[in-house]
Amino acid sequence: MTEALERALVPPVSDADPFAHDVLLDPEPLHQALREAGPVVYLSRYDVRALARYEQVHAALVNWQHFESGSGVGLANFRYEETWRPPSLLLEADPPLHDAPRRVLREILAPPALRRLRESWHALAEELVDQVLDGGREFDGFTALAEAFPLRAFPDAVGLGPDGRENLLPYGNMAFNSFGPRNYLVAADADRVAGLSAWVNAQCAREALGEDGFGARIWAAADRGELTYEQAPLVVRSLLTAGVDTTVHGLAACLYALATHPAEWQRLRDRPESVRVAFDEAVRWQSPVQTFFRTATADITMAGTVVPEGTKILMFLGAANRDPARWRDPDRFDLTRDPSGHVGFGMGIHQCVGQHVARLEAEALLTALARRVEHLELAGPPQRHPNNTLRSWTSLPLRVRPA
Ligand code: HEM
Ligand code: OVM
Repeated sequence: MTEALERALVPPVSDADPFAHDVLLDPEPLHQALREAGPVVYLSRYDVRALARYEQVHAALVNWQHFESGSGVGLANFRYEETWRPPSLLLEADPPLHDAPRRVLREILAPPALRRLRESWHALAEELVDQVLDGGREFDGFTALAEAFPLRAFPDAVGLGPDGRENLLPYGNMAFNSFGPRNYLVAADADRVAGLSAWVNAQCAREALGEDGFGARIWAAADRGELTYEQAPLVVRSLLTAGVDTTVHGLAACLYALATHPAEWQRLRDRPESVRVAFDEAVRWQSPVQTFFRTATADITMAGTVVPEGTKILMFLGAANRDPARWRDPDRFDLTRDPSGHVGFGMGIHQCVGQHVARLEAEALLTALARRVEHLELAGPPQRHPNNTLRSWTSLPLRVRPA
């Protein structure tokens, strides 16, 4: 091979660790460095290729034929490595196996199916916001709102029983850590895997689920032959894995964005119909789900470099969502921009099937808050919580002036 050809086929190399503690707490400097290093960057520590530009992340997300999910969407390659749980029938599956579970969940979580929840979630949000504001003008927006609201709304909508719900967030935290390397975050939860998994798996049984929730509707789809009875509990498990921590940290991202951008809070109060744009802009700006991997199904040429068959690529959703080649003034949280096209919910056949649930939760909570709060600001430094995949929080001190 000529030297020039070889250079063209070999991407720039970085020894950065995207899963190091400091990077997880503040990922933007690495994102910028990777975007600038090239369209594809080889991460020598993990033997994977990283994509941090919007163009390549988008291209990989929509090319499920050449970038598969069935070998796992974390660092672990399911072709060679044992999995910590049976793979997800949605997230970790490719067509045709992906099709039926996807069709069933899409119906159950589509906007028409959620309409019956809208009124009760708005009422729940008003009640919660009243309760929090009655307690004073300063509170932890993370625990009191971002955690409390989804935990009141979502498990009931699934049809979960009352016991053990405190396991939901730790299970999700563990699952999202499991997409990364086996670092200190995975080690910290090692002794909880068995207990948390046993509880979650037990909740997926038909008998454990109420008769009128997402869970029951998944089992009803099995009765109609749209899923097998073996598949039904695993599809319920997807809701319990992906449906709680994501919205908690997505709502926290919203509150953080609005508390630090008073003019945008004012705009939201003046135009309550912009709550959904506010949520999507917050998802773009913070990217609560930061990364996912794929595995090449052939030697794929990307931007002049080869991704060898069977190797992993790491897609930086958060970096793509702030790529200056795609977004004007990308680091600005801006309610006047059109955030559509962001990859915070992914793109293509795996694009978040629960995004309408997430938007409805955000709409309910932000609407209730905007009605009662004239001014919103940080009352102290927010505390981030390191997770291998989620941009997450432990505390968001807020101070409000009631309307
Ligand atoms: C898929 C993000 C909320 C269930 C995804 C993907 C992303 C994502 C990026 C794509 C994965 C991939 O391409 O490999 C988010 C964010 C949320 C959120 C940022 C909140 C702000 C939810 C909720 C649910 C949910 C509330 C359930 C009700 C799922 C499922 C998949 C998924 C089951 C897999 C879909 C498939 O592979 O076909 N999500 N999600 N998510 N999400 Fe969400
Ligand atoms: C799943 C799933 C889907 C999306 C995200 C996720 C833990 C899991 O189907 O289990 O993260």
